[in-house]
Amino acid sequence: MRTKVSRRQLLGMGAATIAGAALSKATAHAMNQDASGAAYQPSRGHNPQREGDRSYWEKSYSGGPVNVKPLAPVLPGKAYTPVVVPNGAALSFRIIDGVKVFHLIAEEIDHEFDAGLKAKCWGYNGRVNSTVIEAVEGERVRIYVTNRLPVATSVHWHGVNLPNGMDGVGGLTQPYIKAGETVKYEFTLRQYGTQMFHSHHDEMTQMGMGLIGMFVIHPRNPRPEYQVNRDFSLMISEWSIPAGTFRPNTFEMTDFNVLTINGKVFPSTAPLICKTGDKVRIRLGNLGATDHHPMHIHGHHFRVTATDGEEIPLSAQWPESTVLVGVGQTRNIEFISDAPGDWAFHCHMTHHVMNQMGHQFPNMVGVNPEGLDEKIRSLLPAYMTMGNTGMDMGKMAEAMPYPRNTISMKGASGPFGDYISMGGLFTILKVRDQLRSYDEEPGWYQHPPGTVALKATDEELRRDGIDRGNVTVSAGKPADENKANEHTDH
Ligand SMILES: [Cu+2]
Repeated sequence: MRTKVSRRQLLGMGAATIAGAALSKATAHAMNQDASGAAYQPSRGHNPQREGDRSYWEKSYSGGPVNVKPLAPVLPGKAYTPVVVPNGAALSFRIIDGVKVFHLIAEEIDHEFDAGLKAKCWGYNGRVNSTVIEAVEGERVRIYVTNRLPVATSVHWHGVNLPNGMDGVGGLTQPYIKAGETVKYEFTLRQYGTQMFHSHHDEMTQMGMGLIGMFVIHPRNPRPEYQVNRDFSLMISEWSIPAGTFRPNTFEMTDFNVLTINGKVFPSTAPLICKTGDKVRIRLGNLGATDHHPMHIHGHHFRVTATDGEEIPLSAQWPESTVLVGVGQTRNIEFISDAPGDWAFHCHMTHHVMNQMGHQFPNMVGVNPEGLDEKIRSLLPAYMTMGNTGMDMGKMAEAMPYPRNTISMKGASGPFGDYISMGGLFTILKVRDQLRSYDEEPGWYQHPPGTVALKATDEELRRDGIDRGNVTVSAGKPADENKANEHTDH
């Protein structure tokens, strides 16, 4: 019996037809998964619009069928160039019957962020934030996780395509790994890119205590552009360790005072050492609690080449000098280090390049504290007004009395005797024309004559008609501390 079909019914039919199409596709996908496993087909090393009958975007869903036959495991230095992990290392493995076998150990670690600041943290295999799992597309990996913590944990392979039961969400996809237990994860890597791993049980506590790491998967058939001279892996995180305490406060939501790269603050962050003309990749991951970090490079521009492990086609890559790495994200950036020098590479949030400090200071900038210190010292013998000219305290900060286990605002002595007033999320890209070895710290950059910003000479000022006039210095700093044209704080 034919009846008139209402617009609503028509729409409903349309939806049903679409659902039917989707269903048959899903069925095909399921059958595909059930089929006796064909060999895993590695990506062809380019960004196709379509692969067979699968569109470009479909390949981004889950990596496709799960039960593919893995490809043979390959060794670092032969089939791929391992990543460089400043202040850290890649996890060792054994190959057993064609499977790469890793043993990850979650444990408590007496961790040193920098000389003078230690805390009892949690980490993997003796390192905090800086144990990297590295493998190759198509390999089968078996990762045993031993829990030496006093509490249950689990490990989530963040961004990795895998069977649901291997996803590591405690309580949801598996039972917890209880204290003392060893659990086995096993899956075939059906993708490549920069991924991460972290505890997925009591996340606030366990990730805040340090149970995070990078998971780098190299392509099986790398395009020529994949090859770089330097391939760095940097994990960013943030901590709250109030002065004088020895355990991270994982309840903190906003006021983090220790900002780290691979678990270290500057000046303990190992520099990124490159030769002039090197092709450089930096893989950035952020598994801190709250903050997104705009990571900024000096003297160069880079392209953002991958987001969360997926490559961006060349035509869509953004040239930038600052890339925002949000919580839970990874970004690959690539550039040619063609400018010799010591270049800052740091988070551009100014509070994130400070080392541990109290945040309860009143704003004293511009206040003249004359006589105040004397008056207060009669009550508090070591009292010193802080911050009336900013926080540029340099060496003085090291000499001041502080609670134990704190590194306060110190940065590091630089090549000119002056202080580098930054700490935290800060490292140095060291580019040199000549390098004996990437493993050798090349010292400070030796600037060619005439290429450093120095105090202008009277002759130069005369020549260019610069009249310094009667320089007066604004209140706050005793006049004898200021020699007019050295006022370079800002
Ligand atoms: Cu930041």
